[in-house]
Amino acid sequence: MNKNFFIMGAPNAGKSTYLAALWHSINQKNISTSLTLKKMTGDLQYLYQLEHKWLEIEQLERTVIGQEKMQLILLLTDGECDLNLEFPDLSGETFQNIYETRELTVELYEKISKADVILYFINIENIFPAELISKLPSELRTEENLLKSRKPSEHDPTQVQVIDLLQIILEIKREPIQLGIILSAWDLLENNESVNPKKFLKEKMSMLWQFIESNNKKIFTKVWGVSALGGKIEDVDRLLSIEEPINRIKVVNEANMVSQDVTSIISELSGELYDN
Ligand SMILES: Nc1nc2c(ncn2[C@@H]2O[C@H](COP(=O)(O)OP(=O)(O)OP(=O)(O)O)[C@@H](O)[C@H]2O)c(=O)[nH]1
Ligand SMILES: [Mg+2]
Repeated sequence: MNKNFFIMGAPNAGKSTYLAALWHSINQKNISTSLTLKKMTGDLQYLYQLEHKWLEIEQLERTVIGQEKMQLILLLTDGECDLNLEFPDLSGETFQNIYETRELTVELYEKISKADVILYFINIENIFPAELISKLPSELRTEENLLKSRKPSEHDPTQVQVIDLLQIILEIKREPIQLGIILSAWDLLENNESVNPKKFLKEKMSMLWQFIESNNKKIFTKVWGVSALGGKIEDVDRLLSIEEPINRIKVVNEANMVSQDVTSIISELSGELYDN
């Protein structure tokens, strides 16, 4: 089975960290995961370097435009069926640019056209709501000031940007798509195992939730809360003391089942019997 994933998310959304955790998970044998690696095509050194930093709890470098990894292809297996997975690691700025300029490269257009699954990363620490103009100090409220200082990708509410980019995807695809929303840095939430990721989305990003619900014939969505790193970088000592690195990972699904298996998200989204 071939599945092309298209990975989206703003800067710092947790895309590369997830990829690092995924690469480690599919290469290790100590803890069983839904999928394991058979073969990889692309920049192997890049993945090992991500994994190394993930293992050592070091800050990953920003993925910058010009050094994006468009061609990462993983051949995974669940023991019976193989899954050929395309998983590009793009820069969050690429998506900010699409949002701001309304332009898309041919390469990205083609990637989206052939994508089977959209994996959208949202860092729960970076969900910014709308600010009411009436809440701004009155001296800043001149028309000139409001227009001059506006940078859409910084000032527009997070959910508005996500909805807009999903609308662009729908425009290109024109057929139903599977969407996985990954709420990253889930460890930052108190009692995170008992928080329901879909309910969290409904409460914190109600407009996005509404958009997904009202388009549920076109977008089949599942939501996960994921801690791919296991905690903050500053928690390095505690994280390094966990003997098996994969046990730092936490994946919470819509049924509040908790695992450390980041591959389960991929196998669930790739499943042919995708029920919604
Ligand atoms: N607390 C916590 N922080 C995380 C987790 N995963 C990622 N982060 C933090 O989120 C930040 C961004 O992570 P990246 O994976 O580099 O984000 P990205 O989406 O690849 O960002 P760009 O490459 O800039 O587009 C980093 O500072 C991480 O430390 C997590 O599971 N928990
Ligand atoms: Mg990155």
